[in-house]
Amino acid sequence: MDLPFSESYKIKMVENIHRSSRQEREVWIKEASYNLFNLKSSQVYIDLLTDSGTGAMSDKQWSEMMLGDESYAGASSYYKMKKAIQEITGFEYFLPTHQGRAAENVLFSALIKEGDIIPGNTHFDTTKGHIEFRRAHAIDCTIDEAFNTTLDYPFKGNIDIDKLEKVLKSHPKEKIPLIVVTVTCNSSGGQPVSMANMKAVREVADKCGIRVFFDSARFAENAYFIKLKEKGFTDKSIREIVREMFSYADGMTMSSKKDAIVNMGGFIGLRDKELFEKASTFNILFEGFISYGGMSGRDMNALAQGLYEGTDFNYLETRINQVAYLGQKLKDNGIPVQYPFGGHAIYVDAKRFLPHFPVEEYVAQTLAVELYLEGGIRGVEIGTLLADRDPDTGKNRFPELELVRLTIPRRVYTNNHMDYIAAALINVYERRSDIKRGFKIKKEAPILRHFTVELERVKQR
Ligand code: P70
Repeated sequence: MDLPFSESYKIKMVENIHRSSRQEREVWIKEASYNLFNLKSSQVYIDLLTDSGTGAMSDKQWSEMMLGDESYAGASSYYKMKKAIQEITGFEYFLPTHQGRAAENVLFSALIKEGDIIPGNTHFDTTKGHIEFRRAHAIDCTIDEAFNTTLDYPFKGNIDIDKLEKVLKSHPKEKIPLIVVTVTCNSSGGQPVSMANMKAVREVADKCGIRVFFDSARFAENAYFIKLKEKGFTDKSIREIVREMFSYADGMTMSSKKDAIVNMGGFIGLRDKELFEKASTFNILFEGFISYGGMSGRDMNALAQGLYEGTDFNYLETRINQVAYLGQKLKDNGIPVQYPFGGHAIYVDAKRFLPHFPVEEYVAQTLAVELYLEGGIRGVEIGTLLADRDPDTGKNRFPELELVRLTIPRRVYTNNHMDYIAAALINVYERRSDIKRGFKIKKEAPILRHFTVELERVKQR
């Protein structure tokens, strides 16, 4: 018999989680104004809200925590982090920040001004938020294939080079301070960008003298997909692939809470000394001195170690296989999910799950609430609530895809949990025609509303 696939680690510490009753959940979700972010974690059995900062650190990362150097300036932890970043990404300069959006804030303060245009592949919401907060515009140049959830296309995170060239041609160069390539592309389903595409973006950008930055939260997962799917990379190591990926960028912003497997942290990687110096001023202003930038020494140590572990093939194989295990179970049971499966999550296509349901009543949010009621599972809406209102018109933006993201934390749950999640979703699918009541907004914030929005049920139709 062939030996089956199994995890590349074993468990040394456990945390108890509790199942609740449906009656309890009915009360809790109402109290939370039907916003899953408002639930207490104790009210959740399996938490798939995010893979951000929710991973399990390794024994080696925990030992690194003990070695943290908490000196304000010049700590050994800073140099450890610098070395890991240089070795793995190749960027000579770096600035630590407390998380990914802080890296965006610092970098964009140095680069973006009002009226600018920032093309990219479906910018992540905090990235878009930071662009629009500066009264600049994020233009989505993702390939059309990404918006068809059933199409089997290996690199749905790719930028459409024609769309990109059109944007670059129709605006003066001074108005385009950078192109942002998100690897993997979270908003289009954790989908990878191919090496060929990164190279093509670099070539187009070079023709116009425009910078390219990678939003790199899940860069290692992207590298894993390149190794698996792209011709010419099968025999390359993940680290070799990562180095080549970053060779096509001028810099990166990083939310280390994802592929560096830490609970908090981020950084900016850069090649250009002048830009590093300009960004350093904002780093000091917003984050802290440039040798810690909002992170403690112990956290920088754990991050450095996490970068090595996060780019290890065996770890990545375990992780991506677990996500695919859940995806395959759902797909086999007829549940409409984004295909091929993404790196960090399975995205359920809510419009196809509930085809009779009006998008104006927040179809993806409705499905996310149903899944919580069914099994105490907390997913997250990636749909109209997240898409926010158009800052110019104040109208709801209805994205092409209404998704519920089932985000898998790193090294946290077992495949028994995956089976439970699949069973709960299958139950919801079986009673889908009875799901008739959506939501309307009671209260919302002017930007990034999904975190705090309050909802109420609409009347029965
Ligand atoms: C997620 C979290 C964060 C993120 C990202 C990319 C590609 C930058 C950032 C910002 C955010 C989230 C979403 C829903 C629920 C909880 C949290 N992504 N770029 O889960 O990084 O969070 O460190 O500031 O995905 O996808 P940071």
